[in-house]
Amino acid sequence: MKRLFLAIAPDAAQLEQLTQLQASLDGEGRLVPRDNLHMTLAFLGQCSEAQQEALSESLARLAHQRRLPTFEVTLNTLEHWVKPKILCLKGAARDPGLISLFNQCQRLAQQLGLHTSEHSFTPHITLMRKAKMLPELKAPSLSLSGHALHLYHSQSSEQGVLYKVLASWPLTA
Ligand code: 2AM
Repeated sequence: MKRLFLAIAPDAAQLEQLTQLQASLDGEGRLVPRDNLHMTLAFLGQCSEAQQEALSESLARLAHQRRLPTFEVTLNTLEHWVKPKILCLKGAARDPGLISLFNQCQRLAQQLGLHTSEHSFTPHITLMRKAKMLPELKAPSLSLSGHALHLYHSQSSEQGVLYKVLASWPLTA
């Protein structure tokens, strides 16, 4: 079994903006390492080999049929989410492409008996974990465009959690 999730990766310029923002955060907490920054579309939980294969086949088919859309989203609000104890940069899912992509990911997860989101979709990138408070800081505006969907394997290691991309599918304009 592998702990998997579907997510979008920021590009180099966006990563730079995110790490600059992280550098200006103070307060207790653990900054998410640069290589781990991502925007989750579906946290899938523990997946069997068969579930991973079925998911990959479905996503490959959808990508081939050009049914996985590109999207734009603006992340411009810094928030402290008390329950998961994270500090994140969030936006709103207004782009129909992003909403469609989220819904398709969630539908596939449901069909395969995997974890699905119990909340409505709030696009966000987690910047800090074990965060205790919201710093007084004006959030930058980050424009994120999605061109590929990635399947990540979340692995625990001695150096902390490691995210490895197992597969990627192109999004279509
Ligand atoms: P986050 O984006 O809010 O930090 C990999 O662990 C990703 O899946 C993280 O981005 C995390 O959310 C999300 N995730 C981890 N555990 C989760 C859970 N139990 N429920 C929903 N999402 C989870």
